[in-house]
Amino acid sequence: MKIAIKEDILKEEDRIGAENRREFLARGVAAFNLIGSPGSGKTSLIEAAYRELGGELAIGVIEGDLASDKDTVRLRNLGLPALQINTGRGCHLSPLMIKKALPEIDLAALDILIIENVGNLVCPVSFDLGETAKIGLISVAEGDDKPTKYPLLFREAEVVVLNKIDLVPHSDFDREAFYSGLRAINPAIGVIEISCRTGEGVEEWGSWLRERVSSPAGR
Ligand SMILES: Nc1nc2c(ncn2[C@@H]2O[C@H](COP(=O)(O)OP(=O)(O)O)[C@@H](O)[C@H]2O)c(=O)[nH]1
Ligand SMILES: [Mg+2]
Repeated sequence: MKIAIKEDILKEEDRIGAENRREFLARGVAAFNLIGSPGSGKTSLIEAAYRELGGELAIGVIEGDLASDKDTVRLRNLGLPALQINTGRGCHLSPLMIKKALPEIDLAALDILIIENVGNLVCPVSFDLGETAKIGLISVAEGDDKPTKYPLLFREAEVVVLNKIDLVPHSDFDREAFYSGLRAINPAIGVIEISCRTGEGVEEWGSWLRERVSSPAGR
């Protein structure tokens, strides 16, 4: 009985995710589900996207955190329209949360909607919010073994962003180990190496987004 109810809920979530996707397509918005650990640099990556593309593309943000509006305030101060969702005890954003937030956002005015999911490499992967693509973010400080230990995200993401490469000389992060672990899970996945701190790789991050926006229906 318990299992049947869980399946029904998941089916309902999938249905709402599909509804969100139709809404994004109808409004011509490319939606990105940004998934990474707490502190990996999700908000920094959004800031970098805005600095790189803000002049040519209209970017909006949904922020998912258990509590507080810290990131929303941070992004709004930069000039980005951002909306906060607090999940309380929830370890991920759900399609229903996004659906409820959409009327608050002027989608027609946007080219890109970046959804910063709750910091977590596990639960957010299981929910299709209706995004155009999932972006997997990992930072050098977390270690080179994360693709091997948390394969789900690296299987589902369309691209992996490796942030904080400025820290490579100060850590035991082994690029070869990282790439061989990642390739074992997803041989074809693209990787963008970046430092939101120094600006290295930000141009490539902007180019990826620009290209992805021009083909929103998928690859
Ligand atoms: N050294 C270094 N620190 C970074 C970089 N990107 C972000 N940070 C720092 O990492 C911390 C967490 O960043 P934040 O964007 O808030 O991560 P989030 O929790 O994933 O949204 C902050 O102190 C950032 O300044 C980077 O490329 N290099
Ligand atoms: Mg954040």
